[in-house]
Amino acid sequence: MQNQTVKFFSPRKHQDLANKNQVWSVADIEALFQLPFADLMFRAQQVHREHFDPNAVQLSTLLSIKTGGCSEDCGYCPQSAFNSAGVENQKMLDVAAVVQAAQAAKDSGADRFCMGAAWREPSKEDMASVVEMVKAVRGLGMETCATLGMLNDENVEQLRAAGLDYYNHNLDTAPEFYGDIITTRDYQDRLDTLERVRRAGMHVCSGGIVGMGENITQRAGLIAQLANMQPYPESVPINNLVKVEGTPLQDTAEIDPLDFVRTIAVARITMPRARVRLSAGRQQMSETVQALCFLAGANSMFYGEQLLTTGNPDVARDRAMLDKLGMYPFAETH
Ligand code: SAM
Ligand code: DTB
Ligand code: SF4
Repeated sequence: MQNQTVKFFSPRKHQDLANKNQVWSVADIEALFQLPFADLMFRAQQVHREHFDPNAVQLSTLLSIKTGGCSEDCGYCPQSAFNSAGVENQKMLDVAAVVQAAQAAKDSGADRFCMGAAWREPSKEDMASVVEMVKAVRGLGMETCATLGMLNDENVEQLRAAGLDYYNHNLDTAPEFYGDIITTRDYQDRLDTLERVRRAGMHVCSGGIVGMGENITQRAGLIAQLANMQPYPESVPINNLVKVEGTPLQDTAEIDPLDFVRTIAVARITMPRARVRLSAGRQQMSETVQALCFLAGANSMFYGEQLLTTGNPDVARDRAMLDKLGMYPFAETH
């Protein structure tokens, strides 16, 4: 592992994320997707190196704090009560168990801890526990992130007061494809939650899933939604669909890995200062494709053996991969 002191752009200081005077049309973004691969990668590299140390990667560890039995019908999700993925339902973890998992994540090198719950939205009682979890994890000196579903004004205020650094809420896909995947809440609900989070002054983490059967225009449509937010999200997770048996999307055709790499590159070009996270789907991805994603501008990944209910590469394997690529955790550069 290299040990360098590099002072690059810190995501904590992202005050300047607006794409000033730049509105990305879906057609502009589709044109990026259609560039020759080498040209697209070159542009992405230029943008990436302008704003970040290209060899540093931010590491987020996930923990499912409440698992399964969710009332939403998201077609990709093993935790939906509408699906039969065989996920064992689990009530909310207690604060001590969450702190223990966060400490373990910190000890293995993660700098951000993301707590996820299988809820449409949190209840008042849920919020009381989540607030305690956020405070305790922050107390360990880690950045905190939570993904709890839709939030109202009271929820965002409680999370802000607890010191939550990031709120994750994905747009998942383009508005015109969304209804094919989820029917129990609409796109505007998601935009409203993101707007509340932004107004409360927390950092926004929002991205989507590729490989759900969307076409290139729809893939471009997701990126346009994200990139045109004023400001765009500080953190943009790009998930490759994990096809879980028992979900409606279990037999979806595999996306060409190079199209996944292109999606990362387009996210980098359109959201120059965002942390673009290579998210779900790494366990099914070769190291070669992951290396191309880093080259395309990904500078964050989920780290630790488990995502929420599905697997992720083990820590030793990820450390070996980073070493092989001459990359190092962002936290070790600060
Ligand atoms: N229940 C909350 C919500 O949906 O807002 C938070 C947790 S939910 C599991 C967080 C995100 O995980 C989803 O928005 C989706 O983008 C991602 N996700 C869920 N299942 C996935 C899968 N099979 N493959 C890739 N990403 C997935
Ligand atoms: C995100 O964009 N991906 C993460 C996190 N944010 C919450 C979740 C991925 C879940 C993959 C399926 C599972 O493990 O249940
Ligand atoms: Fe529930 Fe979130 Fe899964 Fe949708 S993605 S079913 S809201 S846990």
